Amino acid sequence: MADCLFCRIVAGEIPAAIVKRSDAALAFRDIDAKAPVHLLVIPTKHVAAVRDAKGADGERLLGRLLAFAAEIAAEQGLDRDGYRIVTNTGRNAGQSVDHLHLHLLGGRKLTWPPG
Ligand code: DGP
Repeated sequence: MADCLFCRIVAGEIPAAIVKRSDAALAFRDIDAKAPVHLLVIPTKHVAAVRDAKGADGERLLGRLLAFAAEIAAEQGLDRDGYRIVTNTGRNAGQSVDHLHLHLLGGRKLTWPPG
């Protein structure tokens, strides 16, 4: 999508600290990191939010994104102490970029519940 910030990062039009990419997903550092490791894992194809990942293709995509995030967490050395994967959906959750993204947070003790 031409006016989507994360699509522009996928296309290389906006710079980002890219950590890993696959054919279906891209992981890069969040510009406003809330933890020592704070990455965003996004599909390379535009999907607005988790609620829009529907049907067999949506299920496959969500599975691949989650597996990709877990793989990166291991590579970032987060397996031993743990980490959090979260996706904000819609206004009440504070979603600010309408391109599906998993936040991968780790490297410190995370509090629960989130605000
Ligand atoms: P959310 O609030 O769940 O929609 O998360 C969006 C995240 O995207 C937020 O933590 C900040 C991050 N972000 C916004 N703009 C940029 C950008 O231009 N580059 C990078 N790397 N991250 C961004």
